[in-house]
Amino acid sequence: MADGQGGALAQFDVVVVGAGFAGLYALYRLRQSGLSTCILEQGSGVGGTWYWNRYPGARCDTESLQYSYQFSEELQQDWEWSERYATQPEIERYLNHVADRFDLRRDMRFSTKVEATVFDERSGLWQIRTGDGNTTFARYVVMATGCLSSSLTPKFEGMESFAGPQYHTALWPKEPVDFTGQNVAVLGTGSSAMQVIPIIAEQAKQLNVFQRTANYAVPAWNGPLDRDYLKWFKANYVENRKRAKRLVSGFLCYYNPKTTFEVSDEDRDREYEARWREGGIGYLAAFSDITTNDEANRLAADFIHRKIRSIVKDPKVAELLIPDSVIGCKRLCVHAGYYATYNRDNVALIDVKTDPVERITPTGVVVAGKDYPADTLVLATGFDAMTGALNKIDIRGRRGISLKEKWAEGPRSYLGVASSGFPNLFTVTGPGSPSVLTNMVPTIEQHVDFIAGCIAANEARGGGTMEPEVAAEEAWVADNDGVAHRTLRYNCTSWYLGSNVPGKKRVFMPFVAGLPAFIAKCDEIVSEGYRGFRFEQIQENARGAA
Ligand code: N01
Repeated sequence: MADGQGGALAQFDVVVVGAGFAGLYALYRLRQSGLSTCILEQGSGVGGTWYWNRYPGARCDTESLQYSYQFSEELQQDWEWSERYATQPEIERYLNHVADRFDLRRDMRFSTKVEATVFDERSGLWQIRTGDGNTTFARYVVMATGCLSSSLTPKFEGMESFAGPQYHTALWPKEPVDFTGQNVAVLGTGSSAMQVIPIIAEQAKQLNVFQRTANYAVPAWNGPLDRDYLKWFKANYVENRKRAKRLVSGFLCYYNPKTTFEVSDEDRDREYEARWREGGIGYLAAFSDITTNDEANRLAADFIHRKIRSIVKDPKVAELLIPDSVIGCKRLCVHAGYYATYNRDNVALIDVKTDPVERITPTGVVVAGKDYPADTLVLATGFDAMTGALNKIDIRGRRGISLKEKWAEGPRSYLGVASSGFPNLFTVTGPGSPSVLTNMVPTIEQHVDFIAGCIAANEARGGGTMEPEVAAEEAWVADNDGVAHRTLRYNCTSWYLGSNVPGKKRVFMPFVAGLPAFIAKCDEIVSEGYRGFRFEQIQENARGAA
């Protein structure tokens, strides 16, 4: 079939956009429902985040035994994770294994960038236009485009004049990059920067790190997985997964029910120290009030300030590395040797908060009138999170209204999975879902199962359209904003709020009340016949004509 303009046409029940964790599971799950399903993926392979973010040191900050699928007990028993925190190559291998093991590739089209997705009210079909000039029709679209998949490159004056290579951590080349003997400039000090900096430091002649905001980081203490722990975890996998689902982050760790002020100063410090030695983001679970009480937060932050001072030898550099913000407002970073890297003679930290980057020259970065020589630029400058990847696609629903326009004053969705005016279009880990505040993989499975349930319910009602009611959506957004305001989440500039992107409306995007509350809401909505969703029949069935 052709569209009259030379592009091929195809039609599926469901088109899934993206072949990361969410897309692969969506394909697997929707196939099981008997729906013809196809994945369209911009990259040349599976992986999503773990396909693009292949910078040296890229590693997950959630433990591998938990940052993995649970839909197949055989898979979780068979797959052998080698380290506590998996590297990007290991996760990419895992996702390729999943694609092969469940025979998913036959329904995937790679190197296929979705440019527009337009709803036709007459036929009730979505028309999906891709960069290869083809058009695909689908009754349902599942956007599995990820939360951190639209990279952000600030516009520094003179950037295009830079003579050497420039790499963004989220668009890293497949070929290894060798920094040996070079002057390297790294811009940014978030999670990506903290992972790449210690590795570049080992190779470069001189590494200059340009920091606008200091970030909190706790050690990973990564290493090979302990064999006894692995054995125990696998023997109890199903039970462990169930227990994790009952925790606010969906991640199994000990949530101390005590508040900061219930214990003595000595016991409090002992708890912080134990968490520091344990490593990982469980530090924020040391006391139950760290993210809600200013003074509790200050004490938890002070402990990390002391740690930074004890690791970094130059007191001036240590002070520069100490954040002045609320801990846990931005995402807590997990590092391996980041702070100690500043004790090296070939590493310098340049403050660009007081004096922002003036310009980039062909051979360096100018700050406060000083030119820092650079052969290579590394941009670890983050993402237009949660809405960026969706807004890059021209998504048009009823009456031709675009999702980007609808969301100009902040994203509006019901449960983070659907938005009114965009029938039969679902988002996995969309804004309004718990996604990034939780262990992503189990949460993705929950979101996809819910979406599969929505589609089945819509099919059972005749296969027309399904979308949220405006009132349900508005209540969802308002409730989440209310809860977020009661936490300390609004007290910084963060990608959760979109405030790292110039001009983006400052709104707390993820669902903040935790995974169990979200699951309970979803279950309640299902049990009440998909309360808050509107089902309609297609007026004129023109589907056959497409
Ligand atoms: O991005 P970020 P990221 N001038 O937004 C700076 C996940 N992740 O890629 O803070 C100067 O955190 C910016 O400065 P500021 C994880 O969820 C996970 O590091 O805006 N600097 C900041 O320092 C994480 O939270 C893992 O003042 C500029 C940096 O660039 C998320 O991805 C690993 C600037 C961006 O930091 C994003 O992390 C990696 C400018 N004009 C990522 N513009 C793990 O699993 C931006 N910056 C471990």
